[in-house]
Amino acid sequence: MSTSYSIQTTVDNENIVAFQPGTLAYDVLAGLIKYPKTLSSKYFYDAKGSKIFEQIMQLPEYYPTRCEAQILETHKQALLEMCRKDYYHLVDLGAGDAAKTRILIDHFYKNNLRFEYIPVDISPSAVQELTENLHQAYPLLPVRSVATDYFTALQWIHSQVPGRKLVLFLGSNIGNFTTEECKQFLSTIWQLLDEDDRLLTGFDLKKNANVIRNAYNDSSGITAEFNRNLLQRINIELGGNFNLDAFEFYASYDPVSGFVKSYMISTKAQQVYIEAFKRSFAFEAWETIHMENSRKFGIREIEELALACRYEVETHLFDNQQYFTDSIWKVAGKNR
Ligand code: AVI
Repeated sequence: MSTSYSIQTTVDNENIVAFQPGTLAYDVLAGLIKYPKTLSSKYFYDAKGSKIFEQIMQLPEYYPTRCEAQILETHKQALLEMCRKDYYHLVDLGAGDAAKTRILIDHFYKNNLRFEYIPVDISPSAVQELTENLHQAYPLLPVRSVATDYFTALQWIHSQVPGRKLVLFLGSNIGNFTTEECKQFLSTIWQLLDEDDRLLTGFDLKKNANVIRNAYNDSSGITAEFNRNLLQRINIELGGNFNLDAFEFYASYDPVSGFVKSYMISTKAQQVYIEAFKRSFAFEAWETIHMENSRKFGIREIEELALACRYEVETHLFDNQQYFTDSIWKVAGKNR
């Protein structure tokens, strides 16, 4: 499967540059010519960034992964019973190594559920490795892996995979979207599913603000390293000269909006040259680069979102601290 983009031109002060939208180069340039400057957290996950994220998931302060694993462990039998009602295609958006999804796969397989697993991940090596591991562990499980972005994958699944679907979007990845992107994403999934198909989304919930703040300001500085690695990636892949010691990490949590916002902040006035663009970017002292949103939700906000995107909320599954929910929605209103 291939993704095609039209070439667009961006005019900045001195140069006309042509890059493909949705590529690292295009998005970095677009983000650094803006004020305030931004970079996209979707570029955190190069090989080193993915390793650092694995370390984050083990941190004592970073609770979401453990909470969601507990939810799936606790509710795997209920999910099995739901999936017994039909032949389900289990679509796993952003599958990675499927560490959490394997809780379900293992339980479903051992209980002789007939289903197909469709992992979707932007990284071809990740889906290939996952598929091989699953074939070894579950030789009779049908697996069709898709290595592309979510939307291309969903369009392909819509046209090529008839039948009942349960789409998983785990890990509170939804929290990394802006409010607008979030609605657009959920509405697109609605359009590409059929009446009565299900979407299970992991939402990190609003809770004690200090617990949230500590999850993004871990005492060992791994989250700071995760953010700093994107500056390093720009140095390596785009020929940048970010001085990694002249930027510090800062994350804030606003308990009203529920947004954790992460920044790299320039500790002095400086110029950063990036060879790919043949230009420098000026930073004032204490100027910010917005790196990531990690939104936390209230149950009411989740239900409003479901309604706005034309889903019916079936149930919210919780961990025992009620820190996190896997919320199951049914696609509704297609036949109206
Ligand atoms: C992948 N994503 C849901 C994580 C989050 O919590 O926003 C990424 C992360 N950023 C810092 N720590 C973890």
